[in-house]
Formats: sequence, C-alpha cells, structure tokens
Amino acid sequence: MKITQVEAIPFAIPYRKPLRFASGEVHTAEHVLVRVHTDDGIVGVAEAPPRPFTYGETQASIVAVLEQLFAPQVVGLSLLEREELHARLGRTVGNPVAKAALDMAVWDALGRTLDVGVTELLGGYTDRMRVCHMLGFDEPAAMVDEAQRMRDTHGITTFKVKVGRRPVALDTAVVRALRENLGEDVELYVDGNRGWTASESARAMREMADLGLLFAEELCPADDVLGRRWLVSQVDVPFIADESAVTAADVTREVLGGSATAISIKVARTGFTHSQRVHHLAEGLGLEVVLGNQIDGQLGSLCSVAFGAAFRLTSRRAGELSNFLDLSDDLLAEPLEISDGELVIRPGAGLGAELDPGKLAHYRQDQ
Ligand code: MUC
Ligand code: MG
Repeated sequence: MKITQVEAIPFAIPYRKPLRFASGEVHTAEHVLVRVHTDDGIVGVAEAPPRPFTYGETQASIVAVLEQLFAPQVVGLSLLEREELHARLGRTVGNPVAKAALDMAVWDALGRTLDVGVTELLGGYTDRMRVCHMLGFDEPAAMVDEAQRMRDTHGITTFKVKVGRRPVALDTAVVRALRENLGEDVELYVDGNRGWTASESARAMREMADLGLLFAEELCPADDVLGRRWLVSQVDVPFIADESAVTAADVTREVLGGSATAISIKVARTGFTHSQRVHHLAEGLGLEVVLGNQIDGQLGSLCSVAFGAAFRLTSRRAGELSNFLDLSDDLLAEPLEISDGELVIRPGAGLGAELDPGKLAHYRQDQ
C-alpha cells in the first residue's frame, strides 16, 4: 500500500458552450489528471480543475506544486497514513485544488486496493444524488431554454442561477422568467460569486421575494464583513458560503460571525479528507449543505457524487453535478449519464473510473 509515484498530467478539452459568472468564465477545461501509483501496482486517479479567479492556482502551478513539492513528500507513505500525508501537504500554504486531487487519488487507490467503493469507505449512505444544473450568464430566453432542455432530457428540476451582474434587473429578470416558464415545481437558487455589493444584493433579494428561492449564495464578498452580516440578517433563506468558506476553520469563522447560514462543499478544493471534516462540522452546527461544482469534468463529477452519496446531509439536496454536459468530450471510457434527474455512483472499487487511453493521449498537453 505504499505510494511509489505521483503523476500530474495537464490536459485541455474545450467546452461546447462557455460558462460565464460574476467572478470569471471558462471556455476550455484546462485541468490536471492526478495519478497515484502504489507498490501493489494500483493506480488511483482524480482531476484538478484550476480556478485562478477563486483560489489563485493555474494548470501550470498545479503541475509544478505536485511534481516539485507534494510528490517527494508523499512517496513512501502508506495509503492509510492520510493524516501524516496531510500534515506534510499542510507545510505548504494554499494550493487547495492540487492538494484535493492528490487526496482523492489516494482514496481511489485505497478503494481499489481493498476492493471497496469510495462511497462505502466514506459513509455508504446511498448510491445516487439528485442533480442541480448551474445556469451561466445569458439572455433570459436562452437560460430558460437551457433549463427546459435539462429538464426534458435529463429530468433535472433544480437550477442554480448565476447572478451578480449590473444592473441587478439583468439577473432578477432571468430568475423571474425561469419561475414563470418552468412553474412552481422546480427548485431555484442564486449564486452571485461576490459580484454585488451588500445593498445591491438586498435589493435583488427583495425584487425576487415572490419567486420562492431555495438559497442565496455568495451574493457579496465575505470581506465586506459588516455589509455581509447585515445582508445575511435580512435574507429569509439560508445564505450559502461557497468560496469564502473552504476549510472547516473558514466555515466556523463565517458562520459564527453571522456571514453565512449554510455551506457549499466542493471536493475539488477540499478532497475527501477535508470535505469530511467540513461535513462533520456542518452536521454538528446544524447547517444546510449543498454539494457544489467547481466546473468539474466527468472524473471530477464522479468524485463529487462519490462523496455526496456517502452522507445523509450531503445527499439531501440536489448536488451540482451536471457541468460536464457542456464539455465537447471527456476522459472516461464510459461517459456519465444523468437520467430521471439523478446521477448514480460507479459500481466497483475506488471511484469505479476507467479512463479511455486514446482520449487521454489526444487531450494531454505534456507529450
Ligand atoms: C460556483 O458555485 O461558484 C464557479 C467558479 C467556481 O470555482 O465554481 C463555480 C460555481
Ligand atoms: Mg458558488
């Protein structure tokens, strides 16, 4: 069970349709495939999606930190020594996405070694999650069309709407059009990616007061400390901290400070080990949890559903698991399918992911 090698393979797959939101936009999935090899001939895999506008990492920085710092620190450790592994990674500040992918590849390798699925190893609550689709910035009619297509094709009935543009009416008009065209049966919530001020956010939430929103997420920056507390105290739905509360310590700070009343867990930035800690904290504090999406590819989405399905709290709400549908291609040998509004974990050991070697050879950028 000893780690013998860590590979960091950059690859790039274009999106059919770019995703736009208040803090950035994504046209091509320039991600990093992480492979952890062991002395038993096992290979664990995971995917790192860099988000420079949120966490400061790039594809090149993720490859560099894995190759130069993290691989030498973890080679020789057993797959079971995950606390020691994280103590070593923790000597380097930042780099959450690089650390998370390495962590998830280690869990995948452990599952494959023990011939047990990762979901069972983590908690084994269920084998599937309801799916929420994220709608990026566009005209109201195009966003309504996309939501209807997702409902008709995949049975998805929960939508997260990206907001945070100016004037706020650009976005409130979209949410109103979605409610009017899709009816009362769909679940809608909004994510501002810190695009509005606290007062703009409050105005937008008042304008949408009759639209039955489920949550509001990161409408204004958490660093606008008093403004954000004021906003959260006004809003009558759970207010999700996403990028402002990555670690368990961040969650504690934001929630106890009155700047959030719910959280998003994204395994792409906290792996399985730290996501577990955040989950347990949220359970103890009695917070609502949404399983978020870092614009993951299929392997990343498989990691997300493997984690989300493991616990009652994370599988209660629809998880954001469908962004891979906008990619022009992917690395998995057998593509993920969302049907009846659900994504099911892969059976088999670890994550159950098999990569298509031809596709990897085609999309990798290091050869
Ligand atoms: C989200 O929930 O904010 C956008 C950027 C990112 O890192 O995640 C997405 C979705
Ligand atoms: Mg968000």
